[in-house]
Amino acid sequence: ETEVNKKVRLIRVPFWLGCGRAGTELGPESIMRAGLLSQLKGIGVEVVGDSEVDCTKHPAGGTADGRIKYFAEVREMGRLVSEHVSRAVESGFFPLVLGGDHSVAIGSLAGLTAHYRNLGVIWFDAHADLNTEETSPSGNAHGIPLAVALGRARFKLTDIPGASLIRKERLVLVGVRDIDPGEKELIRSEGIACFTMHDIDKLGMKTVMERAIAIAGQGTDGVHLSLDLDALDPLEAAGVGTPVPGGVSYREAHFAMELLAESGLLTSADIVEVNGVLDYDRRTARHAVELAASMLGKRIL
Ligand code: B3U
Ligand code: MN
Ligand code: MN
Repeated sequence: ETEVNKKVRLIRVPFWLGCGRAGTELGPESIMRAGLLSQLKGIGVEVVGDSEVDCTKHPAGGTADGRIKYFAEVREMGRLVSEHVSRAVESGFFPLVLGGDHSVAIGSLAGLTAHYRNLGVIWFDAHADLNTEETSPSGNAHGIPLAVALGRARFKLTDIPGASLIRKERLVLVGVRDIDPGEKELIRSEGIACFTMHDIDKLGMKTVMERAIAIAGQGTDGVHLSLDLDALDPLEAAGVGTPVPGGVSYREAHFAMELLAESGLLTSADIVEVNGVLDYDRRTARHAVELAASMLGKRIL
């Protein structure tokens, strides 16, 4: 039986400029406070080093270059996160990136593709995050990371030193229920694997994750999970900036993480979009901790 790498490096990214609404900069701290370290210790995961990315928290002014808000800050954050992730992989650790809004995944993917020649990516999210500078309805960078990573946006992953693009054949979306017109077109024209809530209802989480793992794991040298907490139903995880009703239940999400751990294929992960201001009962942060433990091998028995 294969096992996940139990040596984890935490990379905290207190960043909110990609979602246009403050609160996700508190994500890393609220996940830590919800007991991440003791949970991981309890399952034999060794946290080797914990670093905070020095990204912009308080922008000097709005950057008005182009359609994406705070683009310069996002690009700089991406470069810094990439360096942290790259160093973690070099040292043989499992990078666990704590966001921050989902634009931090631009940095994760950049750092990972510098090492993994053929990376599989599982994107657990209510949204497709496949907008480009042109198709984004909001101008928020957390809606563009996958278009950046696939090389379909003007800003490309390869604009970050060392990075290469991810391959659409090894990318899979799970939990999606809110797709913009431009994203829909890209998913169709590129043939990107996308398991919507409809598919989860129809097939069940077990089959969906088996298929997702098969797609992301086929011939790849690493598998990255990007876990956006808004994939979960807002009834159970209200502490996110863009809640969408009709999501994955806590139990389904948990099961998905257990199946990923069982596959033994996971080599890195992001946990993003926990908004410390909106997470009034701290339940979203607590769920994030539980899901982290499950993906890293926590078992009930
Ligand atoms: N697709 C929309 C909304 C959105 C994307 N990601 C989140 N919300 N969290 C957009 O703005 O691109
Ligand atoms: Mn997202
Ligand atoms: Mn989302």
